[in-house]
Amino acid sequence: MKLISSLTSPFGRKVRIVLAEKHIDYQLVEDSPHDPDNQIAAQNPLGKVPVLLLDDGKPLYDSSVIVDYLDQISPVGKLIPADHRQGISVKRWEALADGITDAAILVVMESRRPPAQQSAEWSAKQRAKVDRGLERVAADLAERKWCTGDSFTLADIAVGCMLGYLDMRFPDLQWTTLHPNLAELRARLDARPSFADTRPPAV
Ligand SMILES: N[C@@H](CCC(=O)N[C@@H](CS)C(=O)NCC(=O)O)C(=O)O
Repeated sequence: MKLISSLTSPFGRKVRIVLAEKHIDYQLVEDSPHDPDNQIAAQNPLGKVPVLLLDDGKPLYDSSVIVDYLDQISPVGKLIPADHRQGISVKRWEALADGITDAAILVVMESRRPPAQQSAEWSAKQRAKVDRGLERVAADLAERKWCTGDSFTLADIAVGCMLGYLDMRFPDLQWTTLHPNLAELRARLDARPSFADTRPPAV
């Protein structure tokens, strides 16, 4: 299998962490949607990373589909509980964390447009999603060790990648002060080799 992703993509990182936690071998093919010569659209018409290329050449996207696939093909380190209710709960956490990341990415993209074309209203709307989302994640985590149940799951991976993206792109956000329980979760996650080995490069 080959994984097409950039090293800074939080969604690509989510997949790389799942691959590491499940001890699945793969080859990383680095490509970035921001590189004008990128080859991503040949595999994903949406032009987004990550894309997982299966051994028969079929491309899988998006990250949520890829991690479902990976969790099914190997019983090692199950990350999405087989029980339907518990599994859906994990996917709801993933959707919330990914949605926060999507909104944060839109804020970054807007800030890279020519100043005259930027909309402060649009950015504020996306930023409000980030703030509300973080409040919900922190409230739902409460004093627990992991996001769902009493073990590490895909929910924790998605939340960890979202927090890692905020650290990379919004160093002034101070979410650790606002939500100390998320800072504790982040510390637990950062101690795992899968997180340490996929930390985004300094930008
Ligand atoms: N829902 C997608 C989101 C993927 C995504 O937005 N990736 C970004 C990089 S982090 C991208 O490729 N952006 C390029 C674009 O939107 O054109 C997933 O979970 O894989």
